[in-house]
Amino acid sequence: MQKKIELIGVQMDLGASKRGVSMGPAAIRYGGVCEGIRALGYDLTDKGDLLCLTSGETSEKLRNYQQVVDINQRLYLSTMESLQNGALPIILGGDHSIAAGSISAVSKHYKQIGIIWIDAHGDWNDEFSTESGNMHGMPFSAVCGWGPNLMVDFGQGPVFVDPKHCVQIGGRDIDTEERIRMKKAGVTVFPINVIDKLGMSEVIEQAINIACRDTVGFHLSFDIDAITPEAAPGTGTVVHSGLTVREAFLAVETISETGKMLSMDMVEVNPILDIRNKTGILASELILSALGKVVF
Ligand code: B3U
Ligand code: MN
Ligand code: MN
Repeated sequence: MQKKIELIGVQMDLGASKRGVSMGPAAIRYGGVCEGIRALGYDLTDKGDLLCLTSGETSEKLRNYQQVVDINQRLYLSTMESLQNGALPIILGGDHSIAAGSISAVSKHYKQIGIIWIDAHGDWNDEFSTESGNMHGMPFSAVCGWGPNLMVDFGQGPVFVDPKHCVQIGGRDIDTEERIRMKKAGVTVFPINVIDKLGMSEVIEQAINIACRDTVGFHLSFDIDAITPEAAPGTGTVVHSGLTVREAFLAVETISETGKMLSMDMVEVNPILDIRNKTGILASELILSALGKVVF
């Protein structure tokens, strides 16, 4: 039987300070993701996009929280429905705040999962440690039960992911308080300098071992700003000297070989800041490689 994939777009940009990642799902689709997934032989359903409320409550430390929580609640339900259909959900962001809804569903469904989080940032702030109030800097912490709780508690009884099954790869802009919280929680971090030393091949192997040990499998959350800005200019919070394109492909290709990827988000693609959809195309190709596209 053909393996089922369900694609969910999320037109959300209120978790970030720069607008425009709400058009990310369109940019990634124009990059060829749907045609590519079908060409790999999957049975693909594109569920279309979730739209954001036009207004909502906000606060200094949790900017636009009502709109963030609302869309995450709907994304939670949609992701859960896909999992119950026996499909592998692929979520197109949108800013990274949407990983709160997607991962909450995957964790509730499978109970014991790991997370591989590829990002220039830690996304491990809560409403007290945040310096910006931007909720895209909080989802990794939230799905592990380290707050903010309103981001992941939709009345469903959240199943939090144990940080000992969680890995951050490519970090190079992590806030002081955020770093302390990640260390306390016990997340394994492979920052960019460690990737320089060990090489991506070794890092991704270790990451997979951590995310697979005593779990059903793992969720991959891919923030395109992990990649160096020369190769991925279309994103809101660029940080110099990131992953090379080859390192990124090596990571997702190795992930694909495990057969243990349960679900995936691709986030923070901003077509307003992009050059001829270079970043949208790259995001699309990375998804295809994570799903088993091979070079030869
Ligand atoms: N850690 C900072 C910066 C940041 C996080 N995620 C992105 N930027 N994209 C924050 O705002 O929490
Ligand atoms: Mn992120
Ligand atoms: Mn980031």
